[in-house]
Amino acid sequence: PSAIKEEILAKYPPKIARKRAKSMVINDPELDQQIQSNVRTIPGIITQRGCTYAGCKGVVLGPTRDIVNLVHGPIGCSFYAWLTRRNQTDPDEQVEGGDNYMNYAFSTDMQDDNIVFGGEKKLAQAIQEAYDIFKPKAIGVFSTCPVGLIGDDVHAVSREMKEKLGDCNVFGFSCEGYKGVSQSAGHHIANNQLFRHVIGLDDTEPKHKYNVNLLGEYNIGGDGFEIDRIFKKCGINIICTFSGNSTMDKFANSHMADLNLVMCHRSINYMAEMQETKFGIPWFKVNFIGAESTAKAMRKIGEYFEDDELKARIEEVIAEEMPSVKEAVAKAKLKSDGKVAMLFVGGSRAHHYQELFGELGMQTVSAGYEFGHRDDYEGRKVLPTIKVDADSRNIEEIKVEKDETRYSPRASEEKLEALKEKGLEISDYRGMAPDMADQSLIVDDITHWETEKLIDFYKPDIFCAGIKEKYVVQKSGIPLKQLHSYDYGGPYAGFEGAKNFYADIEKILSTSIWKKIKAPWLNKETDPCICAEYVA
Ligand code: CFM
Ligand code: HCA
Repeated sequence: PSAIKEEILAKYPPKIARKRAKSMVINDPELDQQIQSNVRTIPGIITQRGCTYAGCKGVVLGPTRDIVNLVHGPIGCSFYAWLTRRNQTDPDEQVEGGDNYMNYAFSTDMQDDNIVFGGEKKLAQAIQEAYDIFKPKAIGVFSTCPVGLIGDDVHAVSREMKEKLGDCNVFGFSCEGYKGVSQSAGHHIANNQLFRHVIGLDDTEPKHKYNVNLLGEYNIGGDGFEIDRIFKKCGINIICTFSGNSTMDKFANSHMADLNLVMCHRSINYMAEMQETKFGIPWFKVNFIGAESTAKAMRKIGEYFEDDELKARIEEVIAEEMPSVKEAVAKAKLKSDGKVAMLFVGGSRAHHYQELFGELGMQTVSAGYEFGHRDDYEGRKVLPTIKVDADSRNIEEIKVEKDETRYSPRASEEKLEALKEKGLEISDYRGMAPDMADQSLIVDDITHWETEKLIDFYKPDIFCAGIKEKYVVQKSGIPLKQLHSYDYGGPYAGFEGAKNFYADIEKILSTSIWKKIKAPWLNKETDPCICAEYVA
């Protein structure tokens, strides 16, 4: 990989090459290597990244069904965020025919005159209109780029409207697209505002024995539903998932949990930390991608609750679920064993899915996040050494203190220490690098040029990324599996999800169609392509 790294960098102007070199690391699990991440994308480079608004409105609040997510901005920002993320919900879960606004796109539809003369009046009108039509429990106002540029105060308008409406929780997000260097800033802003305006509003005691929140699981393709099924079978109650299949009431009551489980560390670690500080809820990292990791996560929960009955129940469930998983993987492995994958996705899946590929006997030779931070690669131990720059300073860090009346440590220091001794990583995350093979190549915020060169070099059997990369990669002869939308498949989490994934990967690896397709402008005589056979 060092040769290909050099070759890639040689094409860049020297200053750019120096910068990109720091974002490409040849992995050595023995070394403490630093990777440059969470910095601005170089102008002119084709990045996979999205914007801060996408991370706030689309990712974190998007999956909550009973809040009206009102976008203050031009209509395009709403149109291109409308139902694209495949976060599923079950409106009948709590009450039949419960509120569900997820299939709507709410926007103030800012026009030129709003940009010139200000859009606050229009925003207030839009909040009133949404309230009059739907009478929602809550309205969230999301700022797009122009809002910050012209100085509309979405928080003041939200406050006024909340007061005026009386029974509707209205609050705003300063998540202008440019606010941070990627979606990641939007996650942080969303965490902050949920914590400020919703968490802790309902102190009702849970009726169940084991109460957890699942943080950083967004129910894409129904992943959360499969996880819910497993938890239910084991007798563990999820008070609130952040934010797959969530509701405002679940958020409001989530501080009553005994434990927080963190699935996508990147998007939600802030919530875990804030709930720990304010209410005393411990957290640890889990991964439900991969049947083995699912079993491991469930066992960790059993360990935490130190209850033999629960532990036995978890073992029973694993024993029930595993035989069909084993059967499915054995079948898929006939195709997949020894094959090679590359994963460039978001801020956690490029790591999590290495587990599933591992179960299929496939190696991940190169991987990276779009917008991960150093701790997502190198583990939380590097948090104190992460450089704060102007961009990260731009994102508000809210000061959280112990709640005077409601803080109660759910587990004693001694218990947490004992669990750590046992290998249960409390309040920790090791990151992607230690789990990757020696000499694999880790690339942060990969560019289009780097993607093409690495595909040429590694000739992977499968490339995993998103919709923007899909067709470019497939035109180069390599199948691309979307790990954001799952190519409209899924669920892939949990035991059932693992089986779906094995089957889908087996299908992908069973076709050579992408290698046979040639671009129509190639010479049919000298570059025979599959279509030529049909045309003839
Ligand atoms: Fe977390 Fe996500 Fe991801 Fe993410 Fe995303 Fe997503 Fe993703 Mo797309 S919250 S970091 S901002 S796991 S939307 S559900 S698939 S990039 S890897
Ligand atoms: C986002 C959402 C996204 C985009 C997926 C893709 C998702 O980042 O705004 O590029 O294919 O998962 O829907 O990550």
